[in-house]
Amino acid sequence: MSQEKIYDIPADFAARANISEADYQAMYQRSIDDPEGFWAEQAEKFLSWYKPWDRVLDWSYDADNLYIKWFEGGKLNVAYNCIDRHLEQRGDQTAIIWEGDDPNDAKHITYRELHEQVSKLANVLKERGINKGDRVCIYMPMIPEACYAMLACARIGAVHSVVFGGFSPESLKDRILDSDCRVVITADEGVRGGKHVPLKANTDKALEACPNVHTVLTVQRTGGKTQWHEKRDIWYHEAVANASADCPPEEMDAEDPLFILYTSGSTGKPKGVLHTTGGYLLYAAITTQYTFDLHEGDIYWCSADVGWVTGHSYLVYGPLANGTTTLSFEGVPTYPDASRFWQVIDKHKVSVFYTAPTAIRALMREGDEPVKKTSRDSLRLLGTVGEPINPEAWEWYYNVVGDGRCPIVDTWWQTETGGHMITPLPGATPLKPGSATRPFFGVKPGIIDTETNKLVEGDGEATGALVITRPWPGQMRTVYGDHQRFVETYFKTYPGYYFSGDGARRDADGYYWITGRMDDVLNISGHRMGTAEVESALVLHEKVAEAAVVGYPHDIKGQGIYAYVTTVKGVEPSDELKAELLDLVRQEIGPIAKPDIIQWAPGLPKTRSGKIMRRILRKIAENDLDNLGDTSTLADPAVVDDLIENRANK
Ligand code: 6R9
Repeated sequence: MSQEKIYDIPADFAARANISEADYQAMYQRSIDDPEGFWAEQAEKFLSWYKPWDRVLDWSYDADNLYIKWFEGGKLNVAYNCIDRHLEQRGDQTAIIWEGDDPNDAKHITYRELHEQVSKLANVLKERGINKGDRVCIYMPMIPEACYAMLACARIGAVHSVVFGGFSPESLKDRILDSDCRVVITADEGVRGGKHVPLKANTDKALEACPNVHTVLTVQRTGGKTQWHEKRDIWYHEAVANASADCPPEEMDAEDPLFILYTSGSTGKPKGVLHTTGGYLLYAAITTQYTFDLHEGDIYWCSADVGWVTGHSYLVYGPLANGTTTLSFEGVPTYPDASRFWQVIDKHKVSVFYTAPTAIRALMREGDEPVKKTSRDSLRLLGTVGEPINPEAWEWYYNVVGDGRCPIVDTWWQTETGGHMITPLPGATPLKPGSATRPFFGVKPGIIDTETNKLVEGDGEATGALVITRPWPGQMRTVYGDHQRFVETYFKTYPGYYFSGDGARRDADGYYWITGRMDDVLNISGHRMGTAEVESALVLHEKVAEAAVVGYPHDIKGQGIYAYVTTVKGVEPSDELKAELLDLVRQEIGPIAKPDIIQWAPGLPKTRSGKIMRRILRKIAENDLDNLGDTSTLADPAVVDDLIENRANK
């Protein structure tokens, strides 16, 4: 198992890396043997505190009394750590490079300007009655104001909930209501790939059902037409123009909430993952530093949207806590053409680039020429996140994009983990394409044998369910407003451990290979989507009796969405109905959730107790008919023949 191709650390990279292989081994061992000592030292090294903590860690993974607390009693402010403390040394250094959708649009924002913008916006929020602990929804395109908004909340102790700009009014409404946000910060329109996205109109629609929202702050991005609600709506630029730039940061407890971010699970509506102040920021900061082997002068670009956790930890909080220059890109990889990413890298002399396998696969399809016509000689490190990267895409990224010079960090982590959990440290870890390699400091992964439901002892080869056996500072603390759901989702399957939902294999070298989700969570282009969410949207249609959704392998997206739909009695399936269903899913969730394939199913395979046998539906969708398994326990085995006969993926 350990004879996969190995890529050693390039000598020149190793020579200037922050830590070596031996350092990794020693630091890792220390972090496991003496976690409290290790994390106390890191908390002092990476963050500035108003007051030290009373206790480094207090925890219990016992389902009847589950809690996780890091650095309790310690006081700090996230915006202070990301901005103010850098001003003396880095006031004139660029904090954020903004690259617009249009290649002629770019802006450099220094740490001093960031300080001013964030302080002013923080004062605007205060004037509108937002206090420590209140929730603010951020529904924005990728413009600098999205970063200002997050940091302004952090500055005054308000809890932000960023909702991805691609989500529908319906999804936005659910999220605003669940966390009872009182303010929404948005823009008139977003711009992506030359197209306009009506964010303010979507917000207006969502707010029809959200009576508690008293303020909508709107950035004028395009000047597109918007409806205006006097009293409730204010223009961002007007409010900020009149605000004071003096806003002392609020002293927060390490365990005070910092943000809520909604993510999909296998059942029900998306969960509000809650992260707190001290542990999260420390974990974002330390992982950014070591995983990306940051050096003075780096220009660092994470292509993720702030609507996802990657945008939180590795576009905003981690890089800024380290005083790095972080690049925020408004557009898409293929606009104006498939060379855009590489042109941006040349234009801004990007040294570290972090993106998703789905983007790499899509660009790989365009051939080498769009890459080769750019220089990319500023690059020294590449990264990926969001889903397993297939070795072909890895090799292309390494050889064509990185010219065989740049190590690739394949980082495995989740919204729930706050930061990287299993990842190479580029100066310390020989690489194997397709493996996320080894655990980060303080992370103790385990593999559960799914036959015995027991943890495989030792660090040898094993395959099964991936768990983490003890807390790390970036761990989510609860599901907002539903602690029981937190316990049920992550700590009931394998009592005493955090269950990630992913399967994994550990090889003889102790390297981890993530095999993907073991539950009903889909990973579409690196975006998480619950099968239940898509099914609920489909069955809203009056002509639909039942729907079952599964994933199937998709060349570009990693996974595609395959929906089996049963119409109500007397309704004939039609292309019009198909189009209506796609539209419905777009309206209910957003374009990313639209099924790639809809197959009409006169019946679904069910057990006699009425449970849909998804395993069979998955096999049909994958066109893997030899492995359908036992169908004899089905209430009506004949339905399977029809589904096979009419399958879309022959
Ligand atoms: C950061 C992020 C989490 C799920 C996770 C897993 C998949 C993420 C991966 C990976 C293999 C990697 N995933 N990174 N699988 N290799 N390097 O993506 O968070 O949106 O919560 O998704 O994504 O299945 O469980 P999130």
